[in-house]
Amino acid sequence: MVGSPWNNSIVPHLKPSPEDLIRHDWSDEEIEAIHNLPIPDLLFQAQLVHRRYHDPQKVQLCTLLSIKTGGCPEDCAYCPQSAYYESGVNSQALLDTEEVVEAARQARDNGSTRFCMGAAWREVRQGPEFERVLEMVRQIRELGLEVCCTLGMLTLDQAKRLAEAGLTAYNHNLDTGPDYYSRIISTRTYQDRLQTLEHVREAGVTVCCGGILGMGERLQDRIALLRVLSHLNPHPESVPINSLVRVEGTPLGHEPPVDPIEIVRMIATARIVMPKSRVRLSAGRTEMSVETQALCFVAGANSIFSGEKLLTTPNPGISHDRDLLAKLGLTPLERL
Ligand code: SAM
Ligand code: DTB
Ligand code: SF4
Repeated sequence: MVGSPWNNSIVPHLKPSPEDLIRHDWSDEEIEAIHNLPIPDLLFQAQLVHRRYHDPQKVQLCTLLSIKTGGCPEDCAYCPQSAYYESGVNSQALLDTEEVVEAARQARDNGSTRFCMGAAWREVRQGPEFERVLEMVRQIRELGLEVCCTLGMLTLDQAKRLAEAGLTAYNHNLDTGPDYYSRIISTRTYQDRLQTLEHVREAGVTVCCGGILGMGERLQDRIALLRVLSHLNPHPESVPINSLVRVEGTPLGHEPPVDPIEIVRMIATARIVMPKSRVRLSAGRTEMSVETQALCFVAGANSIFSGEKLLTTPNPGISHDRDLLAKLGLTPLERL
Protein backbone atom coordinates (compact mmCIF):
# COMPACT_ATOMS: atom_id res chain seq x y z
CA MET A 1 0.00 0.00 0.00
CA VAL A 2 2.99 2.32 0.39
CA GLY A 3 2.82 5.06 -2.21
CA SER A 4 -0.80 4.37 -3.09
CA PRO A 5 -2.88 7.52 -3.44
CA TRP A 6 -5.26 5.81 -1.08
CA ASN A 7 -2.67 6.13 1.72
CA ASN A 8 -2.10 9.76 0.85
CA SER A 9 -5.81 10.38 0.69
CA ILE A 10 -6.84 14.01 0.70
CA VAL A 11 -10.36 13.01 1.57
CA PRO A 12 -10.60 13.03 5.36
CA HIS A 13 -12.80 9.97 5.41
CA LEU A 14 -11.62 8.73 8.78
CA LYS A 15 -12.13 11.92 10.72
CA PRO A 16 -14.62 11.42 13.53
CA SER A 17 -17.18 14.03 12.62
CA PRO A 18 -19.08 13.77 9.35
CA GLU A 19 -19.24 17.57 9.35
CA ASP A 20 -15.50 17.58 8.62
CA LEU A 21 -16.34 16.36 5.15
CA ILE A 22 -18.40 19.45 4.34
CA ARG A 23 -15.92 21.95 2.98
CA HIS A 24 -16.28 25.15 0.99
CA ASP A 25 -12.61 25.70 0.31
CA TRP A 26 -11.68 22.92 -2.12
CA SER A 27 -8.85 24.03 -4.40
CA ASP A 28 -8.67 23.16 -8.08
CA GLU A 29 -5.59 21.04 -7.33
CA GLU A 30 -7.41 19.00 -4.70
CA ILE A 31 -10.45 18.51 -6.90
CA GLU A 32 -8.32 17.48 -9.85
CA ALA A 33 -6.36 15.01 -7.69
CA ILE A 34 -9.64 13.40 -6.60
CA HIS A 35 -10.99 13.38 -10.15
CA ASN A 36 -7.88 11.64 -11.46
CA LEU A 37 -7.57 8.93 -8.77
CA PRO A 38 -7.41 5.35 -10.00
CA ILE A 39 -11.03 4.31 -10.53
CA PRO A 40 -11.14 1.78 -7.64
CA ASP A 41 -9.83 4.42 -5.21
CA LEU A 42 -12.13 7.10 -6.56
CA LEU A 43 -15.23 4.91 -6.32
CA PHE A 44 -14.27 3.61 -2.88
CA GLN A 45 -13.86 7.12 -1.52
CA ALA A 46 -17.06 8.28 -3.19
CA GLN A 47 -18.88 5.34 -1.57
CA LEU A 48 -17.47 6.16 1.87
CA VAL A 49 -18.75 9.71 1.59
CA HIS A 50 -22.03 8.66 -0.04
CA ARG A 51 -22.90 6.17 2.69
CA ARG A 52 -22.42 8.73 5.45
CA TYR A 53 -25.27 10.82 4.15
CA HIS A 54 -27.42 8.79 1.77
CA ASP A 55 -29.18 5.46 1.49
CA PRO A 56 -27.17 3.80 -1.30
CA GLN A 57 -30.17 1.78 -2.48
CA LYS A 58 -32.51 4.70 -3.10
CA VAL A 59 -32.79 6.67 -6.32
CA GLN A 60 -35.08 9.68 -6.56
CA LEU A 61 -37.19 9.79 -9.72
CA CYS A 62 -37.98 13.27 -11.04
CA THR A 63 -40.14 14.17 -13.99
CA LEU A 64 -39.49 17.13 -16.23
CA LEU A 65 -42.05 19.06 -18.23
CA SER A 66 -41.39 21.88 -20.63
CA ILE A 67 -44.20 24.31 -19.79
CA LYS A 68 -43.06 26.90 -22.35
CA THR A 69 -41.03 25.64 -25.28
CA GLY A 70 -38.69 27.18 -27.84
CA GLY A 71 -38.13 30.68 -29.17
CA CYS A 72 -35.71 31.54 -26.36
CA PRO A 73 -33.79 34.82 -26.76
CA GLU A 74 -30.60 33.35 -25.25
CA ASP A 75 -27.90 31.79 -27.45
CA CYS A 76 -26.80 28.80 -25.30
CA ALA A 77 -24.84 26.73 -27.85
CA TYR A 78 -26.15 23.41 -26.54
CA CYS A 79 -29.82 24.27 -26.50
CA PRO A 80 -32.41 23.26 -29.08
CA GLN A 81 -34.80 25.88 -27.66
CA SER A 82 -32.69 28.90 -28.56
CA ALA A 83 -34.23 31.12 -31.24
CA TYR A 84 -30.73 31.48 -32.74
CA TYR A 85 -30.69 27.94 -34.14
CA GLU A 86 -32.82 25.79 -36.45
CA SER A 87 -33.23 22.65 -34.39
CA GLY A 88 -36.74 21.67 -35.45
CA VAL A 89 -38.22 22.12 -31.96
CA ASN A 90 -41.85 23.25 -32.15
CA SER A 91 -42.43 26.37 -30.10
CA GLN A 92 -45.26 26.21 -27.61
CA ALA A 93 -46.74 29.01 -25.49
CA LEU A 94 -47.11 28.58 -21.73
CA LEU A 95 -49.29 25.54 -21.05
CA ASP A 96 -52.57 25.69 -19.11
CA THR A 97 -52.43 25.05 -15.40
CA GLU A 98 -54.76 22.03 -15.57
CA GLU A 99 -52.63 20.29 -18.19
CA VAL A 100 -49.48 20.77 -16.16
CA VAL A 101 -51.05 19.64 -12.89
CA GLU A 102 -52.42 16.56 -14.64
CA ALA A 103 -48.91 15.74 -15.92
CA ALA A 104 -47.59 16.10 -12.38
CA ARG A 105 -50.28 13.77 -11.06
CA GLN A 106 -49.33 11.18 -13.66
CA ALA A 107 -45.66 11.59 -12.80
CA ARG A 108 -46.50 10.97 -9.14
CA ASP A 109 -48.53 7.90 -10.05
CA ASN A 110 -45.50 6.62 -11.95
CA GLY A 111 -43.23 6.93 -8.92
CA SER A 112 -41.71 10.40 -9.23
CA THR A 113 -41.38 12.43 -6.05
CA ARG A 114 -40.22 15.61 -7.72
CA PHE A 115 -41.72 17.51 -10.65
CA CYS A 116 -39.64 20.06 -12.51
CA MET A 117 -41.11 22.66 -14.86
CA GLY A 118 -38.86 24.28 -17.46
CA ALA A 119 -39.56 27.44 -19.45
CA ALA A 120 -37.50 28.73 -22.37
CA TRP A 121 -37.31 32.21 -20.91
CA ARG A 122 -34.27 34.43 -20.48
CA GLU A 123 -35.82 35.73 -17.27
CA VAL A 124 -39.12 35.77 -15.47
CA ARG A 125 -41.36 38.76 -16.14
CA GLN A 126 -44.07 39.94 -13.78
CA GLY A 127 -47.58 39.47 -15.14
CA PRO A 128 -50.23 36.86 -15.85
CA GLU A 129 -47.78 34.19 -17.04
CA PHE A 130 -45.75 34.34 -13.84
CA GLU A 131 -49.01 34.26 -11.85
CA ARG A 132 -49.96 31.12 -13.74
CA VAL A 133 -46.64 29.47 -12.89
CA LEU A 134 -47.18 30.36 -9.22
CA GLU A 135 -50.59 28.69 -9.36
CA MET A 136 -49.02 25.58 -10.93
CA VAL A 137 -46.51 25.46 -8.09
CA ARG A 138 -49.28 25.73 -5.46
CA GLN A 139 -51.39 23.00 -7.00
CA ILE A 140 -48.49 20.59 -7.58
CA ARG A 141 -47.31 21.03 -4.00
CA GLU A 142 -50.78 19.93 -2.92
CA LEU A 143 -50.18 16.62 -4.69
CA GLY A 144 -47.42 15.94 -2.18
CA LEU A 145 -44.60 16.36 -4.70
CA GLU A 146 -41.43 18.36 -4.45
CA VAL A 147 -41.70 21.13 -7.04
CA CYS A 148 -38.79 22.56 -8.98
CA CYS A 149 -38.83 25.30 -11.62
CA THR A 150 -36.26 26.48 -14.12
CA LEU A 151 -37.43 29.73 -15.66
CA GLY A 152 -34.23 31.69 -16.31
CA MET A 153 -33.07 34.69 -14.30
CA LEU A 154 -35.05 35.75 -11.23
CA THR A 155 -35.16 38.89 -9.10
CA LEU A 156 -35.20 38.51 -5.32
CA ASP A 157 -38.90 39.49 -5.26
CA GLN A 158 -39.78 36.83 -7.79
CA ALA A 159 -37.81 34.22 -5.85
CA LYS A 160 -39.73 35.21 -2.70
CA ARG A 161 -43.05 34.84 -4.51
CA LEU A 162 -42.04 31.37 -5.70
CA ALA A 163 -41.06 30.53 -2.12
CA GLU A 164 -44.47 31.69 -0.86
CA ALA A 165 -46.17 29.51 -3.45
CA GLY A 166 -44.34 26.54 -1.93
CA LEU A 167 -41.54 25.98 -4.46
CA THR A 168 -39.07 23.36 -3.20
CA ALA A 169 -36.15 24.04 -5.54
CA TYR A 170 -35.02 26.30 -8.35
CA ASN A 171 -32.81 24.90 -11.11
CA HIS A 172 -30.29 27.28 -12.61
CA ASN A 173 -27.17 25.62 -13.99
CA LEU A 174 -23.72 27.15 -14.21
CA ASP A 175 -23.14 24.61 -16.99
CA THR A 176 -19.31 24.84 -17.03
CA GLY A 177 -16.37 26.67 -15.48
CA PRO A 178 -16.22 30.48 -15.58
CA ASP A 179 -13.45 30.62 -18.21
CA TYR A 180 -15.27 28.48 -20.75
CA TYR A 181 -18.71 29.98 -20.16
CA SER A 182 -18.44 32.81 -22.71
CA ARG A 183 -17.62 30.28 -25.42
CA ILE A 184 -21.00 28.66 -24.87
CA ILE A 185 -23.28 31.61 -24.09
CA SER A 186 -22.83 35.26 -25.03
CA THR A 187 -26.22 36.68 -24.03
CA ARG A 188 -25.66 36.54 -20.25
CA THR A 189 -22.71 36.25 -17.89
CA TYR A 190 -21.58 33.80 -15.23
CA GLN A 191 -22.12 36.61 -12.75
CA ASP A 192 -25.78 36.90 -13.85
CA ARG A 193 -26.20 33.22 -13.09
CA LEU A 194 -24.56 33.51 -9.65
CA GLN A 195 -26.80 36.47 -8.85
CA THR A 196 -29.97 34.47 -9.52
CA LEU A 197 -28.60 31.64 -7.39
CA GLU A 198 -28.14 34.14 -4.54
CA HIS A 199 -31.72 35.33 -4.91
CA VAL A 200 -32.98 31.75 -4.76
CA ARG A 201 -30.95 31.05 -1.64
CA GLU A 202 -31.99 34.28 0.04
CA ALA A 203 -35.67 33.53 -0.60
CA GLY A 204 -35.29 30.19 1.19
CA VAL A 205 -35.79 27.99 -1.87
CA THR A 206 -33.32 25.11 -2.24
CA VAL A 207 -30.75 25.38 -5.02
CA CYS A 208 -30.43 22.95 -7.93
CA CYS A 209 -27.30 23.78 -9.89
CA GLY A 210 -24.98 21.72 -12.04
CA GLY A 211 -23.50 21.46 -15.48
CA ILE A 212 -23.07 19.75 -18.80
CA LEU A 213 -20.24 17.51 -20.00
CA GLY A 214 -19.29 17.21 -23.64
CA MET A 215 -19.37 20.80 -24.85
CA GLY A 216 -15.72 20.83 -25.89
CA GLU A 217 -14.58 21.97 -22.44
CA ARG A 218 -11.24 20.95 -20.94
CA LEU A 219 -10.82 19.01 -17.73
CA GLN A 220 -9.88 22.30 -16.00
CA ASP A 221 -13.30 23.72 -16.88
CA ARG A 222 -15.08 20.78 -15.26
CA ILE A 223 -12.86 21.09 -12.19
CA ALA A 224 -13.53 24.84 -12.05
CA LEU A 225 -17.29 24.18 -12.21
CA LEU A 226 -17.02 21.81 -9.23
CA ARG A 227 -14.90 24.36 -7.38
CA VAL A 228 -17.47 27.13 -7.90
CA LEU A 229 -20.35 24.84 -6.89
CA SER A 230 -18.54 23.55 -3.81
CA HIS A 231 -17.66 27.08 -2.70
CA LEU A 232 -21.35 28.00 -2.56
CA ASN A 233 -22.30 27.99 1.10
CA PRO A 234 -24.42 26.03 1.70
CA HIS A 235 -23.74 23.66 -1.19
CA PRO A 236 -26.56 23.32 -3.73
CA GLU A 237 -28.93 20.69 -2.35
CA SER A 238 -29.16 19.26 -5.86
CA VAL A 239 -26.41 18.93 -8.47
CA PRO A 240 -27.47 17.74 -11.93
CA ILE A 241 -24.68 16.32 -14.07
CA ASN A 242 -25.85 16.36 -17.68
CA SER A 243 -24.14 14.84 -20.70
CA LEU A 244 -24.75 16.95 -23.73
CA VAL A 245 -27.72 15.81 -25.77
CA ARG A 246 -26.39 16.62 -29.23
CA VAL A 247 -29.12 18.24 -31.24
CA GLU A 248 -28.72 18.79 -34.99
CA GLY A 249 -28.87 22.49 -35.83
CA THR A 250 -27.26 23.68 -32.58
CA PRO A 251 -23.60 24.73 -32.69
CA LEU A 252 -22.69 21.70 -30.54
CA GLY A 253 -24.74 19.22 -32.56
CA HIS A 254 -21.64 17.43 -33.82
CA GLU A 255 -19.48 17.28 -30.69
CA PRO A 256 -17.97 13.87 -29.98
CA PRO A 257 -19.80 11.85 -27.31
CA VAL A 258 -18.51 11.99 -23.75
CA ASP A 259 -16.43 9.02 -22.60
CA PRO A 260 -18.60 7.17 -20.03
CA ILE A 261 -15.71 6.90 -17.55
CA GLU A 262 -15.48 10.70 -17.57
CA ILE A 263 -19.12 10.91 -16.52
CA VAL A 264 -18.41 8.47 -13.69
CA ARG A 265 -15.39 10.52 -12.59
CA MET A 266 -17.38 13.74 -12.60
CA ILE A 267 -20.17 12.23 -10.52
CA ALA A 268 -17.78 10.68 -8.01
CA THR A 269 -15.89 13.95 -7.65
CA ALA A 270 -19.12 15.92 -7.19
CA ARG A 271 -20.18 13.39 -4.54
CA ILE A 272 -16.89 13.77 -2.64
CA VAL A 273 -16.72 17.58 -2.69
CA MET A 274 -20.46 18.04 -1.97
CA PRO A 275 -21.26 15.09 0.31
CA LYS A 276 -24.83 15.96 1.26
CA SER A 277 -26.07 17.06 -2.15
CA ARG A 278 -28.30 14.92 -4.28
CA VAL A 279 -26.21 14.26 -7.39
CA ARG A 280 -28.42 13.71 -10.39
CA LEU A 281 -27.46 11.58 -13.37
CA SER A 282 -29.41 13.89 -15.67
CA ALA A 283 -29.49 14.32 -19.46
CA GLY A 284 -27.77 11.84 -21.75
CA ARG A 285 -28.95 8.50 -20.39
CA THR A 286 -30.42 7.30 -23.69
CA GLU A 287 -26.85 6.82 -24.87
CA MET A 288 -25.57 5.18 -21.68
CA SER A 289 -25.29 1.47 -21.08
CA VAL A 290 -26.69 -0.21 -17.98
CA GLU A 291 -23.08 -0.72 -16.88
CA THR A 292 -22.23 2.98 -17.15
CA GLN A 293 -25.32 3.92 -15.19
CA ALA A 294 -24.48 1.28 -12.57
CA LEU A 295 -21.05 2.85 -12.11
CA CYS A 296 -22.67 6.29 -11.81
CA PHE A 297 -24.82 5.01 -8.93
CA VAL A 298 -21.73 3.52 -7.29
CA ALA A 299 -20.06 6.90 -7.77
CA GLY A 300 -22.82 8.53 -5.74
CA ALA A 301 -25.55 9.54 -8.18
CA ASN A 302 -28.91 9.14 -6.48
CA SER A 303 -31.45 10.57 -8.85
CA ILE A 304 -32.52 10.21 -12.47
CA PHE A 305 -35.11 11.85 -14.69
CA SER A 306 -38.02 9.53 -15.30
CA GLY A 307 -40.29 9.48 -18.33
CA GLU A 308 -39.94 9.44 -22.07
CA LYS A 309 -38.89 13.04 -22.48
CA LEU A 310 -36.54 15.47 -20.79
CA LEU A 311 -37.67 18.93 -21.93
CA THR A 312 -37.55 18.51 -25.70
CA THR A 313 -35.31 15.46 -26.19
CA PRO A 314 -35.85 11.75 -25.48
CA ASN A 315 -35.13 10.00 -22.19
CA PRO A 316 -35.39 6.26 -21.43
CA GLY A 317 -39.06 5.51 -20.64
CA ILE A 318 -40.50 4.38 -17.33
CA SER A 319 -40.57 0.66 -18.07
CA HIS A 320 -36.95 0.79 -19.21
CA ASP A 321 -35.96 2.52 -15.97
CA ARG A 322 -37.98 0.13 -13.82
CA ASP A 323 -35.97 -2.70 -15.38
CA LEU A 324 -32.72 -0.79 -14.90
CA LEU A 325 -33.31 -0.20 -11.19
CA ALA A 326 -34.61 -3.74 -10.61
CA LYS A 327 -31.58 -5.24 -12.30
CA LEU A 328 -29.27 -3.18 -10.08
CA GLY A 329 -31.27 -3.89 -6.90
CA LEU A 330 -32.13 -0.22 -6.45
CA THR A 331 -35.49 1.20 -5.47
CA PRO A 332 -37.17 4.52 -6.18
CA LEU A 333 -37.21 6.93 -3.25
CA GLU A 334 -40.71 6.98 -1.80
CA ARG A 335 -42.71 10.08 -1.11
CA LEU A 336 -41.54 11.86 1.99
N1 SAM B 1 -34.16 28.75 -19.78
C1 SAM B 1 -33.84 28.34 -18.48
C2 SAM B 1 -32.36 28.33 -18.20
O1 SAM B 1 -31.58 28.20 -19.11
O2 SAM B 1 -32.01 28.44 -17.03
C3 SAM B 1 -34.42 26.99 -18.11
C4 SAM B 1 -34.46 25.86 -19.13
S1 SAM B 1 -32.88 25.24 -19.69
C5 SAM B 1 -33.34 24.19 -21.00
C6 SAM B 1 -32.34 24.19 -18.34
C7 SAM B 1 -30.99 23.54 -18.45
O3 SAM B 1 -31.06 22.46 -19.35
C8 SAM B 1 -29.84 24.36 -18.98
O4 SAM B 1 -29.29 25.17 -18.01
C9 SAM B 1 -28.86 23.30 -19.43
O5 SAM B 1 -27.96 23.02 -18.38
C10 SAM B 1 -29.75 22.09 -19.71
N2 SAM B 1 -29.72 21.74 -21.13
C11 SAM B 1 -30.28 22.42 -22.14
N3 SAM B 1 -30.05 21.82 -23.33
C12 SAM B 1 -29.30 20.73 -23.06
C13 SAM B 1 -28.72 19.72 -23.86
N4 SAM B 1 -28.85 19.73 -25.19
N5 SAM B 1 -28.02 18.73 -23.27
C14 SAM B 1 -27.87 18.73 -21.92
N6 SAM B 1 -28.40 19.67 -21.11
C15 SAM B 1 -29.09 20.66 -21.66
C1 DTB C 1 -30.92 19.88 -15.84
O1 DTB C 1 -29.80 20.05 -15.36
N1 DTB C 1 -31.20 19.07 -16.85
C2 DTB C 1 -32.58 19.16 -17.21
C3 DTB C 1 -33.16 20.06 -16.09
N2 DTB C 1 -32.01 20.48 -15.40
C4 DTB C 1 -34.04 21.18 -16.43
C5 DTB C 1 -32.80 19.61 -18.60
C6 DTB C 1 -32.09 18.77 -19.63
C7 DTB C 1 -32.51 19.26 -20.97
C8 DTB C 1 -31.98 18.42 -22.08
C9 DTB C 1 -32.34 18.94 -23.42
C10 DTB C 1 -33.80 18.97 -23.71
O2 DTB C 1 -34.52 17.99 -23.46
O3 DTB C 1 -34.27 19.98 -24.25
FE1 SF4 D 1 -32.98 29.50 -23.37
FE2 SF4 D 1 -32.48 28.02 -21.21
FE3 SF4 D 1 -32.13 27.01 -23.69
FE4 SF4 D 1 -30.45 28.85 -22.81
S1 SF4 D 1 -30.75 26.80 -21.93
S2 SF4 D 1 -31.44 28.82 -24.83
S3 SF4 D 1 -31.80 30.12 -21.56
S4 SF4 D 1 -34.05 27.63 -22.76
